[in-house]
Amino acid sequence: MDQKYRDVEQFLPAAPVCIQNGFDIGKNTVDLGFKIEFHKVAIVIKCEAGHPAVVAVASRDARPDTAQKEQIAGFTGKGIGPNGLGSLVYVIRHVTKILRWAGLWYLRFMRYQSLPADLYKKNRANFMAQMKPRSIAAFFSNDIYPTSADGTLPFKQASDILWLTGVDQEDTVLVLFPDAHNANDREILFTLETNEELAIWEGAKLDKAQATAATGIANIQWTTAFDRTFHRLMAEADALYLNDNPHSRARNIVETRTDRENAALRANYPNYEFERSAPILYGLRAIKSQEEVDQMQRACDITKAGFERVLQFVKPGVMEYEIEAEFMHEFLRRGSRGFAYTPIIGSGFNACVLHYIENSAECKAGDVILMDVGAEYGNYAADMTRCVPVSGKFTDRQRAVYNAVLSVMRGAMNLLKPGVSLHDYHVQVGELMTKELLDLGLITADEVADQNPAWPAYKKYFMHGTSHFIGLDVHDVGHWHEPIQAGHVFTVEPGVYIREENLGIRLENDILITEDGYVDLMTHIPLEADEIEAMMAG
Ligand SMILES: [Mn+2]
Repeated sequence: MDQKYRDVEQFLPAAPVCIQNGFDIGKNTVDLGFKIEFHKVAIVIKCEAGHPAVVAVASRDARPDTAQKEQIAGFTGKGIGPNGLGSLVYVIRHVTKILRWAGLWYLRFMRYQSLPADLYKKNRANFMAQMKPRSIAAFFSNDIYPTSADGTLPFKQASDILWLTGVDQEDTVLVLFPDAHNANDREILFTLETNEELAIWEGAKLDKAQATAATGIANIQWTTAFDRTFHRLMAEADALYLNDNPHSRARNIVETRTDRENAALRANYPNYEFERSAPILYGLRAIKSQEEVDQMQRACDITKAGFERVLQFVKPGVMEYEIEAEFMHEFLRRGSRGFAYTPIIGSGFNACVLHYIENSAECKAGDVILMDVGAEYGNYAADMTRCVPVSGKFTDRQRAVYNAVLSVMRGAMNLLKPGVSLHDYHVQVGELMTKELLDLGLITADEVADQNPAWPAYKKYFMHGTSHFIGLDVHDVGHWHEPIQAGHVFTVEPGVYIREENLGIRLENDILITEDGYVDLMTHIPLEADEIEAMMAG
């Protein structure tokens, strides 16, 4: 077996049991994730929550030699104790170095811990189960979008092909044909041909063996073979599933690779039946698997770290963009590639501008800063909003508005459960908000009595929705008109915006719907006004 490419499945059967001072590495390996052996040193890496952390380093010798000790110390920042004991070390920040050292270079390839091929196999099987007989589906990666001259935006994979394959690479095509006569034709992945030149300039792309290991697809071909292979398959098919982007908020003003390829396929095969992949994907992608929840939890954890850093940083006179930089610093150093969406850091009146992304003003004593910020991790999004007082203490009025929003947030979370309609939920949240705004004296009972049901009185101060699906996309796909199901993940984000008081408060957490309620993925992020003040003081 190639030393450079050992994954959990390949490696576990060969793992010898090794007990060091009560820490049974062989036994724990299954729970922990995987183990790398190098010479006589074992490193146990835990993959919980989708990110690797070294949990133990142990020598298999009773007395490790000096060279071994030095090697381990060099890569983990921790020595190993006498007697070769497996010293427990929590050295997340050294993991990348260890993986490189151990030859797991494919993990160097991507900054984040990728999800297992079995997940993608299952996702494709679920999609294919809903296809009509004798039909083919084609999915395309995003292009790398140009800016000016020879500039480009950073590559961002199209979420559907990512969800079906895990391949985070441009020039990728997936073809699914469950009824293909030849079993080898039922799933085919086309990837960008890697070569020496590409490796020198951009770094190598997945080779065929790596693509198979990452996706669970046996038949990997170079993208240049797509037209010929696809034409051969179409001879056996009656219908073709094409993908599109029917997201209600999407502005489809740029032709994507999917649009371009769809147009070509429609022109080349005008007499076939065409079907749409998106409705199937909306149903499937909205239900998160445990692996995806773990990845989203990691994004939330990174977001938490950013927020805690910011609580130490905020003081009168800091610029909104300096706060943005603090978040970014914490995100990048934790393996995120940055913000999951353009962050909003708005102090004072800016908090009332719902899509304020200038982040250019000075934060003044007495103002509250609204921060709508989330990290991405492994392409999954976190979406958090917190509001903090610039000078470290809320005024009584600010605190009253803050607590009103918090109360609506908690009430809203309790409404979200399987079977509930998102439309009814939004009506009920509106009722909760109406009560709070009456108590704050922002609206009157007369205004409520006379309100237009299409635009109730509370909308004057809370004019946006309370929840949206979240996942690979921040405003993720899902069937909005169907009842809520276990496995959905939503934001809960009520807000009150009082322009005349230069005060905007929004609070937002991400929650996973379970059989009997929800799990708050951000429950560990400071939320109560007292907590925020205490952390800013300390
Ligand atoms: Mn949101």
